[in-house]
Amino acid sequence: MNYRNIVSVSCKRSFVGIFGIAVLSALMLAAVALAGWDAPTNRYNPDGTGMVVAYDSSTCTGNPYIVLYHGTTYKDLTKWSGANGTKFNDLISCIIVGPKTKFEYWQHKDYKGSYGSYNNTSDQIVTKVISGWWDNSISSVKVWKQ
Ligand SMILES: [Ca+2]
Repeated sequence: MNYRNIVSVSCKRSFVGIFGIAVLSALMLAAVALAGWDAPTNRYNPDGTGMVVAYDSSTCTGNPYIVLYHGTTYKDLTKWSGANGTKFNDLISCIIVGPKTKFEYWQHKDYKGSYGSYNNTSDQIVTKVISGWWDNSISSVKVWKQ
């Protein structure tokens, strides 16, 4: 391999590297842009930073909703309000779980009473209806980024 070929290979590698970084940056921006209120679907979508959005409605739409974050203590939902000021104790009927995010929930405040969990191991956001006995019964929760 002569000098000219070495330079050519080196340039191609650099181009692939820069192109790869550009594609990754675009994908990351798309993921960030995904989080937030989406008017056409009437819902707030979580991102991949360890986020769950809980709704009063069983269709995961409209107000009231509350955005729950990894690292925040929600041991008593009587003290937490949704986007329109409504307290969220015994209200949750549907959750949208961010990618690679785990949601744990308890019947009573201070992580007491019956316990349940949902672990979203996928790279997509997942909508899950809280049905049956658990509907309007959750009083404390935890959110974990996996
Ligand atoms: Ca409800």
